[in-house]
Amino acid sequence: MAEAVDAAGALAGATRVLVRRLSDVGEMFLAGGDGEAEVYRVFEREHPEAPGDLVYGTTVIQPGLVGEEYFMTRGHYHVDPGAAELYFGLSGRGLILMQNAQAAREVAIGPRETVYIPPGYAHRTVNTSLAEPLVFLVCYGVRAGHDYDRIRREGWRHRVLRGPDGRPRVVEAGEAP
Ligand code: PAN
Ligand code: ZN
Repeated sequence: MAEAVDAAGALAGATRVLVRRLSDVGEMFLAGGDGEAEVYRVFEREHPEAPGDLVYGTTVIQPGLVGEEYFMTRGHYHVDPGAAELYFGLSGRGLILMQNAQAAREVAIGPRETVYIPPGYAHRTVNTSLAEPLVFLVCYGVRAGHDYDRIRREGWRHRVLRGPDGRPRVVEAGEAP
């Protein structure tokens, strides 16, 4: 049966909903954040684990800033180095940061836009709008696994900050905002 995604990004068939608040993820921001404000939530449709099965769901990132840094996801590598992922934008606008040992790059995502995350890239999503949530669909292999520690140890090479003109800009880590 088809599973609808409502206007707020909730997936009707979700079997798991994860809510990340500033009190959970505030430390990933340069300025450090705390409090009950919701940063993002994940709706997941899990399946019994068969080797070729897929997990799919939606992510909803609220609009907001910590200091001058836009709300974003924690970001992770997949444990399986061969596991790719597909994102599909539903509403709002954002940037997907991708990074591996050689390269770091950003890809914009918006409504009806597809972004492919190749195997071996850490990925983090940033809501670059302060006016509306960023909502996107994700799909990946059930055996991908999520490794949050490796990219935290390595550090993200790019960050997305509000510039003096009020627009988002990508800066090198360590560069003064
Ligand atoms: C997505 C992410 C989701 C939340 O479903 O898990 O956007 O980001 P974090 O998991 O980094 O907190 C995905 O990439 N799954 O593999
Ligand atoms: Zn992923």
